[in-house]
Amino acid sequence: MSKLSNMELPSIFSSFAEARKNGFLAVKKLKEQGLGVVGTFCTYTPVEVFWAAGLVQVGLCSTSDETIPEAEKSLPRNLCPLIKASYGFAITDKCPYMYFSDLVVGETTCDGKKKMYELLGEIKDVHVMELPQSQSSPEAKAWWRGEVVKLKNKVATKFNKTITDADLTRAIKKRNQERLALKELYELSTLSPPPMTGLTQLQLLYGSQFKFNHQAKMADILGAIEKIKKVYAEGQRPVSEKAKRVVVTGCPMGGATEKLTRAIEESNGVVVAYENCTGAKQFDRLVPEEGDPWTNLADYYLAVGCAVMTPNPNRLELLGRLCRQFAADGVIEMTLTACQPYAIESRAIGQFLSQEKRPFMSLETDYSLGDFELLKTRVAAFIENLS
Ligand code: BJ8
Repeated sequence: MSKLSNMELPSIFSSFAEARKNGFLAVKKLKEQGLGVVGTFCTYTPVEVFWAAGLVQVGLCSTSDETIPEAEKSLPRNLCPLIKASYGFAITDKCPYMYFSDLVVGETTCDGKKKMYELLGEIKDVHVMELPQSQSSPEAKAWWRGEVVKLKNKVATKFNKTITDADLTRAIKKRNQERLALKELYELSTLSPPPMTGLTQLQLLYGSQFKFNHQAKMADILGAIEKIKKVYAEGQRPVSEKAKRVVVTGCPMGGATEKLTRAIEESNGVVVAYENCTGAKQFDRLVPEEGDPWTNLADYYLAVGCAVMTPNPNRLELLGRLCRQFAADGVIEMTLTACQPYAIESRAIGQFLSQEKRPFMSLETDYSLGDFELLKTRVAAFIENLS
């Protein structure tokens, strides 16, 4: 067992852990006030467009296996659990966020997701953005900018709004503020030993998605940063100095897949950074605030380093940088069952990390908790071999 202490989370942290549950009520209230709600699935979605229109944006990716049996009545079993669970929650009306969404926005990322959106379109108003498969050509950039403008037009018509360049610039600045604050938060774990466990970091980052008032959210994030710094300065150490520092990469995490973080942190390791969509991939960069806001927004989102892109150099760039910045002893990748893009890219990640001299292990899992002990055995063996 690691020396992670049982230090009570300060109350400001529990507001993040509870945010998803409490967010249901918050969204209901916002609906009652007449605000439109847009549900999204992916880090490629330019949420600033919704903010510019004064709408509420909620993440719909599910992280529990509760509704997968229902989804499997319409979808193949050998499909990624994120897709099955998200669809399952939609058709069973068990996700209030989906229920309250006036519009659902998806992108043509992996094949499973884009085909699922067709089925979702039978029960919700779904707008699908056509994402290019590569990132750097002028044609890809121009196409994606066109898709962002199409999204603006859809939003303007659906919600009877006018979205000006000034509205978008304001939204970009607000979102950038949040990115900067969340980056400052997770970068606290560059300290040695880190001032928070990886589980705390994950819960703070994941929970922050379900806080909908910008000012209150900023105050909570900055408050959490101050709290963490204060107790660290007073000498509290929630993580042992001997814990091996692990960077996590791969598919998005949260809910059921927190089990990987638990497996690492019950095996003398600590997660110092998440490269995946739950972490740095969302917050590491800022949208430029000068120049044409539509081009800036489109270019920013197209550069997200996801395995659905070919080639995908931006994931390697970010991963390499995080390993150095957080002094990683090793990297663990989590791929979800049947996720072909990440499973295939795993080999390239292994080769890259071997050049970088960072030990690497890839694990496949799903949303069940049945494989926890197996994960833990494999993780413990990996961590024991880290020097
Ligand atoms: S930007 S990681 S949120 S696509 S795990 S559904 S890829 S089969 S979630 Fe993702 Fe956007 Fe990329 Fe991030 Fe398909 Fe794989 Fe399932 Fe996935």
